[in-house]
Amino acid sequence: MRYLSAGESHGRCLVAIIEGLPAGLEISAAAINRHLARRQQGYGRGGRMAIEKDRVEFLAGLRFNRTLGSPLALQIINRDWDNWCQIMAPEGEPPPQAVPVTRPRPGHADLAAAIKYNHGDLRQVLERSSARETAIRTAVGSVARLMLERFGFAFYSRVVSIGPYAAAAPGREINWPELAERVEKSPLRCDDAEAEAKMLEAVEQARRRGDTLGGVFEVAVTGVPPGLGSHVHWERRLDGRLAGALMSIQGIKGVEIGSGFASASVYGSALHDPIEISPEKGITRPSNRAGGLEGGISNGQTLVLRAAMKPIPTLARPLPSVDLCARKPSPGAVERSDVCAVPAAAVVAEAVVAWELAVAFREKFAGDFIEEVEAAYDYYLEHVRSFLGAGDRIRDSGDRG
Ligand code: EPS
Repeated sequence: MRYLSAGESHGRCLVAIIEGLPAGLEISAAAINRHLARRQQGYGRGGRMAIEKDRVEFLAGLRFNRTLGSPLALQIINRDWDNWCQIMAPEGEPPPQAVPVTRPRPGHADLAAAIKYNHGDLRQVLERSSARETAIRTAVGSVARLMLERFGFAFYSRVVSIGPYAAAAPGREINWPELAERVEKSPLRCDDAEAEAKMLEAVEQARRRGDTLGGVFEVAVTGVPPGLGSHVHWERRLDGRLAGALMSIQGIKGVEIGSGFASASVYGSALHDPIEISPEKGITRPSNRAGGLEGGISNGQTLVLRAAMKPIPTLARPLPSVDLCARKPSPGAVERSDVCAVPAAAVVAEAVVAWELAVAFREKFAGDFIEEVEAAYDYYLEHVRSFLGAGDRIRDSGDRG
């Protein structure tokens, strides 16, 4: 499976073409729009989210809600285009209001990309580097998610911290569906109300100061079978692919899997998840500090991934920079932006993780039509059950130990 997207933040629309979906897969715009709406939420977002009401439209590859096996083309219209159609016109001469942006924002792609592509007007950079692009990535990932949900996968996310304020650890055995109910109602996707109050205040303070705030979020996926990814080549290792996908989200500076960085400070005997066997349950794992991945392969436990997002680099009170036109010191450019987009990034992360898992899933369970994929999957699950001596049960609870 592969996809390509195009679209500028204030251009007409965002588009993508997905290739490699099996024919006969049921897809609806409503199911994808639900996740697009979730991405738009979160306390700390800027004025743009009041303008947009992101909705996907299918342009090709779908008939009566079923994929055809041909490329699936999607688009999301930018409502803000109406306000930018002259400044962002694909043809003609720049109008007087298209004032060039010449002061790169420290932390943004502005300077590095201007050097690389020889742009004098930083708008040529920021229109594509903008996190607006994550709207179409969320749509693409949500298509992948729909396919995987059919096979019992379930995707969750929660905000772990904003700035210096962290949610209390949710305990050894997380009931993700229950936790998700609280998270979906929270303005910061945080299930700890006490910590959330402090986070909200911190975001508000950042806004008042013309500043921004980052944080850490967690993504969990249940229902993942053992055997996605492989140890045999570096580029087939699923942990590397998932880490790369998370790292590619705008603003992400660190990724952890399972115990992550904390793994480095304990003895091996205290870290690795034992392997047990009993006549009733077959082979099981009593803990999940590995985060569902061993040797670059999913091991059948809940996938647990975490990512750290830096504060957004567009500051209402900008940092020192240089005017590239005047060649003189000058504060960085100020564009309308978010104060904190960590909750939105968590939803984007669910989507990029879904995409990466779908790619690995299709590598293992190929087939041109969905029933063919289902047959391959059922055959494999039978093998897993008999290998583990697991009866009807192939997976553990996802206890992280
Ligand atoms: C975003 C749209 C953008 C920003 C934000 C994310 O809209 P605008 O630039 O018109 O305000 O709100 O982008 C950034 C934070 C960034 O650094 O580029 C969106 O749809 O998520």
